[in-house]
Amino acid sequence: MRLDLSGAWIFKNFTDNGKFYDAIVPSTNYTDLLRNNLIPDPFVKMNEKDTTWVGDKDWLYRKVFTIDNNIMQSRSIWLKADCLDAISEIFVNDNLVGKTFNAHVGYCFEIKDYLVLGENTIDIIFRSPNKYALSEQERISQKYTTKGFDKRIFIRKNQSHFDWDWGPEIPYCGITKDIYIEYGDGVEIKNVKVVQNHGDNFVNLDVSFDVCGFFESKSLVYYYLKLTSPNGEIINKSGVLNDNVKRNILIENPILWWTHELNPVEEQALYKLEIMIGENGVYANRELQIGLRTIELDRSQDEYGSNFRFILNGVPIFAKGANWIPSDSMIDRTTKEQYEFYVNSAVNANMNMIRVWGGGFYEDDEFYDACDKKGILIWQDFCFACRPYPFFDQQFLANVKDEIAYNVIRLRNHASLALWCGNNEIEQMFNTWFIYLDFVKANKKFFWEDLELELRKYDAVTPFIPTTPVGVEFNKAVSSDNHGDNHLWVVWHGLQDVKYYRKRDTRFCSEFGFESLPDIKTIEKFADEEDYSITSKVFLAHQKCMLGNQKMEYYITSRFRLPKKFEDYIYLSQCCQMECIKDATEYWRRNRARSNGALYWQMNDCWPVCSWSSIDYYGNYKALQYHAKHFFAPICVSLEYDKKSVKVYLLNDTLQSKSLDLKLKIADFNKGIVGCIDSKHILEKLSVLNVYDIPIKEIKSKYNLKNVAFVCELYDGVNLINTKTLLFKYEKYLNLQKPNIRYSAQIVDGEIKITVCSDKFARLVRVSDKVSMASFSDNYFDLIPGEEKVIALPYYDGFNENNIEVFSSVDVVPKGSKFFDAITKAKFILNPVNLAMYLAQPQSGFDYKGKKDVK
Ligand code: BMA
Repeated sequence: MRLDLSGAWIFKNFTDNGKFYDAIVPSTNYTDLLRNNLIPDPFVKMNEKDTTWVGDKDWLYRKVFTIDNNIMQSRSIWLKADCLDAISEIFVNDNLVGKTFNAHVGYCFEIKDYLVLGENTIDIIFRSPNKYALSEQERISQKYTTKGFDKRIFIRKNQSHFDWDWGPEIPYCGITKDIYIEYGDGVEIKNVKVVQNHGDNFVNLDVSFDVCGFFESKSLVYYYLKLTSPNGEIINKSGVLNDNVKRNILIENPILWWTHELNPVEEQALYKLEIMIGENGVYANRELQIGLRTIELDRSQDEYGSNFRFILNGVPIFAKGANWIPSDSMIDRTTKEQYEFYVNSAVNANMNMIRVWGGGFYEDDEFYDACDKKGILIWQDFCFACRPYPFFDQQFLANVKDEIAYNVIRLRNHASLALWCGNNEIEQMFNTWFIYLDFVKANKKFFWEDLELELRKYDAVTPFIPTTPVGVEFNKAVSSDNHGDNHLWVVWHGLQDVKYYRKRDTRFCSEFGFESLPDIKTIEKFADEEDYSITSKVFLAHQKCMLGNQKMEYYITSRFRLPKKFEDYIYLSQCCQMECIKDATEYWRRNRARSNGALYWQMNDCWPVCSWSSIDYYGNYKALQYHAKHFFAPICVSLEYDKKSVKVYLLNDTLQSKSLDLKLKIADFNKGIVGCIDSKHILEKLSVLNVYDIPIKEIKSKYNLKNVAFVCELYDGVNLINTKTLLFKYEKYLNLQKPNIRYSAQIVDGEIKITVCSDKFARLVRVSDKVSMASFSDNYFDLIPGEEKVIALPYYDGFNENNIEVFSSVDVVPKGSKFFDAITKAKFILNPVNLAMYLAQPQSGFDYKGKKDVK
């Protein structure tokens, strides 16, 4: 039984012995300060820098609560906190009951002896994360050189709280998850582990768990297992309890769990497992959802080097998805509904994998529950990123081991869990730390030896890699295209042309990205109109990547004309981002077998910012999020164009072979369709088929390449399932004319259906609604003259057709001459910092023996 301690608390600045103010737990001290108007909103304007002092103070949280007779007479009374971020001391009625040192761990303290009948007080003193990290650094530096390293590595909390190249510096503290008192007979079912043994049409579940607490007489204590299949069939198992119970459940004709592209249903098959312990009545129970599946990471040798592909239930999959960062810089604001929104957005975008990046959190249970339900695989990093950690320090190491045990036990039964990865990019950076030999040695040992041993104590089955990107062994082949995964940043950080990705036949690209501005509705929340310039102080404060806004401008000039209006930077940066990620992803999908995954950087934002995200902080979809649905589509058409030819491919990532109709159209920008070829194709399951290779000469002999687009439509029966457009030149070189785009709206079944149609070819048509923040069913599409497109938006009260706005690429008014654009671009690349960045990035994927990649 529980006594919830969340809700009303009071808190104060403990360092300066300030006044008490109201707090609403779960919360962070920043959220509570904000609610009391004690700090300006760090997400607005340049306020962030005026709030960083908060991280230098200690904070006291207090609650008075009542303990009644019923609780008092319980055999045991525990205080449980799912997260105390990060360094705290907990007092009950002035008695110290415990201390915490790790925000990635949930804590539990026995408090019966400190309670009194009636009113009780709990005090939690949170120590300043900044000061604690520095004092730890000082302690450790007495033995090892830590000079030059960021303080963040000495404290176990979300590393990006101390600022990142997309995140603000908000090193909060607080009770950020549930806190409660648990009382009763003291029997608890812990450490539940379900291991699946798959056979021919059966699965044997090994269920084990620990039971702790007090029993009258052990021999009479029973356990009951009840497994309910997705169809409602029940399997029961029961017996007398022993210590360390392990039981089998045999499931015949198992219903397997799949990713949603391999099984496109609303909810994936999950079995409900209930565990009960009883003597005279039920002592304790636990319930969990199990998805029956096998997951492997195939790293076997092959003709290109060694593989890097996930195999789900024996089926090799191409992983399509994005990287996940913490959902909010004040994490208490993220709700279950928001997690579901993101996971649904991933499903709608045809993603099958999300990587939880190691600079943030082991996410909330709700996040993984949503992924289990919807059929999304999770690549989970351990929470270490971009710096070596002081694993040589025994205190630090012990703390980390607790964190591993806690999170592996918490997450190991999720169907969605596909991979444990040691850290983000630490090994890739090793060579730059050659003077810190203690660090390098300790990190090599930890990630290549100790971590896996530790992990395997709790989870013997989930695949593991020591780091990402990973090579073949320690510091070997780390950025090779023949082995392991890659983080490719040569486009963007290295300023290469977006087509550069086609030179990289990566085995699995787990990071690559391109920045854009957030939606205008998001911008309105943090900036005033006077700030609307990418070089204004406010926009530079909401851009954390060095020279990021100028980089966006640099890439825009490659494809479009530089815009006069600030708002058009939003549109153009999002279009460039989308085109870049699409081009790379489709290239790797066409090379399925050699390449087996594309996870772009990054799906979400933790505050309103110019970043690599495809969904901005307030949930607005960027062009990339809309298009991901098309370029990640399990069955799709893909176009490759080089100087010689246009190649048309059909891709099938599903388990069914398909009979498909393909329409190739040549659309003249003014006249509409001037050429069309229809064909039928049988597309085998899990395959890539090159169906056309059309010489450019042939197209050129009939059409002016500046006046036409090559459009491919793929039909499954009468249903149009995928459309792709190929332009023969970048937009700024084409003879696109101003179209007259008409639209009308109708309300049908709670949805606003918008029909759009244009008299001329309209490129990258963006439909927006002045009021709604919801996403459209599709957006940033091309319109062929005379052809209609219908899209939908959820209905809202007060909708009016005039709220709709339609925009296309030719609506962008150029700022200056073409010469001005060229100068802007040249100035940027000639800046010494940019030149250095350009040269610092490895330009091609050598394998670790130094030989050029095998093609
Ligand atoms: C990656 C990540 C992050 C970073 C991103 C953008 O490599 O792992 O550390 O935010 O690049 O630079």
